[in-house]
Amino acid sequence: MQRYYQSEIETASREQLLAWQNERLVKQVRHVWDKVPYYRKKMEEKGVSPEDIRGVEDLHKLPFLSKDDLRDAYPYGLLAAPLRDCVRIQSTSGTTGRRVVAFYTQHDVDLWEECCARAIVAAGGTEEDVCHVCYGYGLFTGGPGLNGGSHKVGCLTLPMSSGNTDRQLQFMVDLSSTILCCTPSYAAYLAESIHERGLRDKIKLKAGIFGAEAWSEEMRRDIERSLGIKAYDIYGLTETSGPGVAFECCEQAGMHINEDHFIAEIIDPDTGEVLPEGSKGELVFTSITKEAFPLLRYRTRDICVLSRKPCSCGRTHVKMSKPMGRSDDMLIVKGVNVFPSQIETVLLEQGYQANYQIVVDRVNSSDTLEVMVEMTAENFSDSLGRITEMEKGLVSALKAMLGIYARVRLVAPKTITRSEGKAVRVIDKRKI
Ligand code: DLL
Repeated sequence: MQRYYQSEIETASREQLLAWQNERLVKQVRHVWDKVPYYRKKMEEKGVSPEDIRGVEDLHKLPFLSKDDLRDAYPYGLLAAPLRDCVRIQSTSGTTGRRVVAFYTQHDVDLWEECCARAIVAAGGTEEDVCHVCYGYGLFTGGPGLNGGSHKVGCLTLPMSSGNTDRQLQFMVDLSSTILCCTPSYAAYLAESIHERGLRDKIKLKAGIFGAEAWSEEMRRDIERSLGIKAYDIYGLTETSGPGVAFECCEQAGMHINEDHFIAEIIDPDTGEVLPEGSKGELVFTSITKEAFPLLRYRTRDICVLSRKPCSCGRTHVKMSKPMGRSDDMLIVKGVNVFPSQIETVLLEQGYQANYQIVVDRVNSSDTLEVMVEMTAENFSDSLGRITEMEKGLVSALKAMLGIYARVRLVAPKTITRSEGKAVRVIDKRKI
């Protein structure tokens, strides 16, 4: 079976990778300096010019770029290619402020799709597969990215987009879908619907490629068990192209970053200082091959750890851990840092499913944290005494994990709205 989509790149020696990165970075810095006045100004403010950047070891001299820069420069301010050479835009789903719009030349689309193709092959995909894509299509990058990757691999591609679960299941059964691409929360919902309709034996899925939102190891095991598949993580963001910046291999332990296209750094989110390998911090990307929208030192706000330990799959590209939350949507409740992923871990460990909502509020100047969790078909009870007992169990498990009290409210199965895209897990009423 084919193990890599581009073996000579995916298994290149570290020396070769560094040589590519050095050469491409120097070229890219010159490109943005020449083409993007916004960048030139930022670099001048920091006292850096293209001559100062001779390779990856000089990367730290460049200024950071943040989402605020992208909003300031909206829509064309960071465009580095003539508009007539651009063939596509995609955009973030941001509901507040200005949207972020990313531009692609045909070359950019091709490279992006190749990155997604690498992810599909790493999950076992070949031209024999039926790849069922139910990430949203449109401005969101999930559908178009995996769709393009699936074409490149040669899979029969089902451009389902999200929603209409009955139709999803009908095609999945009738066309014998083998690879499922969607958010992990939608995969969990599909799994639930498959069981409810008694379709488990009619499903031919073997693998899933899930990303676009945080999901825990426990959720992975649940999805794998209920669908009988291997579930692989995929990471990316609109600003750097979309899904496929990093993807999991057969080890299912960290995602290989496509280092021939992106240079990754980990920084201290408060000071901006570059941290040594193995440290936990904010992930920063520099895209070294994009023509239309090349971001230098873009702060993702995602918190993770990088590792260059050799991987048994043979790929040499650095691995990032699953994002452990975002430096900006990390909740601070009563002064304590709370990541929704910690709450999810507790719920799944205690036998619940990932159907929950976290509500943070402020009552009489004091923060409150409430976790609404669905009972499952297995642990459902309508006895008040039993429910109180179950809630108490969760309260103490959450206290042990978070160090603070969270009120728990158990609700009946299927009362929390299901998501077809990214799940809305947190309602922070304090900001309203
Ligand atoms: O979510 C791109 C994508 C589509 C990735 C499909 C994977 C699959 P945005 O909407 O711009 O792009 O959101 C990017 O989503 O900064 C992370 O905070 C989060 N995210 C993406 N993938 C993962 C993942 C797409 N595997 C933001 N695990 C990123 C955790 C993820 N968080």
